[in-house]
Amino acid sequence: MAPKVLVTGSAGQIGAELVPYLRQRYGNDRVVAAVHKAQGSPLLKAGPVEVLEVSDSSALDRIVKKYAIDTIYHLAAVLSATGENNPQLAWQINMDGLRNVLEVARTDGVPKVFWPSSIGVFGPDAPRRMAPQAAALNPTTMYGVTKVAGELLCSYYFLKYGLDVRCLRYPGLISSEAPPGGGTTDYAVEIFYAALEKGRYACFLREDTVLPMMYMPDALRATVRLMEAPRADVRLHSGYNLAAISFSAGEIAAEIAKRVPGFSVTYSPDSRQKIADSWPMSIDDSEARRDWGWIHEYDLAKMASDMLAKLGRRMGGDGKTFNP
Ligand code: AKB
Repeated sequence: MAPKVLVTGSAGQIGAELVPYLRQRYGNDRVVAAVHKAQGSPLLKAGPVEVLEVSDSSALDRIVKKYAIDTIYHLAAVLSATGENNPQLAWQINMDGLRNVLEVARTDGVPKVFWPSSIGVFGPDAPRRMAPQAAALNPTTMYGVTKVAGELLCSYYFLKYGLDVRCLRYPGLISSEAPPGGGTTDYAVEIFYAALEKGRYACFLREDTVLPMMYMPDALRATVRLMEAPRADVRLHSGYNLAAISFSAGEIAAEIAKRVPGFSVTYSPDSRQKIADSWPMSIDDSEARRDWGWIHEYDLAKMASDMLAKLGRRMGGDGKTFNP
């Protein structure tokens, strides 16, 4: 029997793609999209939609009972750059929301929860290259603090209550369908829109800044693969390192320029550079690959071709103006 799923933060960067992906897999009526206020894309209307503040645990409890939910993907969160501008908000949304979800799952008997952690758990003392699963977690951003605390809370609910919480430390995610909002890795999405709309981009990170990244189709496959893995294969209930590609801002710019003739980029680092500099350039996800068979599909070239073709079509071109 397919799971009965609730996704919080459904209108966000991951949710906007995960909801249709899960609905295709499990059936439209089996995936409830929870959105903050009355936002949300028309795509979400293919199945049930609920307005939810993650800080409102009685509303959450009502939705879980109304739909007999047995799996929650709790995606609603504030990202790193917004979190540095408003640390109190980041703590409130990220921590209160997670605690409410875990508590409602425990008290309502929801057996399974997914929660997104991030490469933001690492700080400047973690190895810069291939940061291992068990690296020291000493982030210097409030976002990272909430991700480390969240991982510990998830692990606590697993150990204390047997709640099957599963988490991934996502790298920066690049999506052709939904814009990111308030992250440090957002440049890697903005750059594609700028290339197609204006032929130039002013990047807020230095040209040599290398960060771990992933194309959204890979992230969706990883998420569902982890959630569908037999319980015995999932050894970690805090956060699995997850990786696909690492590239510098200059490298992605060059990859786009191969396909969009004349594309140019200038670099004016702002406060987000400090966040990027505190994160590793690549991470070692061998435990995810070993435990539940994670394999990524998209490298930089394949991702860039696919992004440009999809965005090009949406912006009115035929997607063939660019040379994949
Ligand atoms: C961010 O930049 O804040 C996020 C992340 C890496 O978790 N994309």
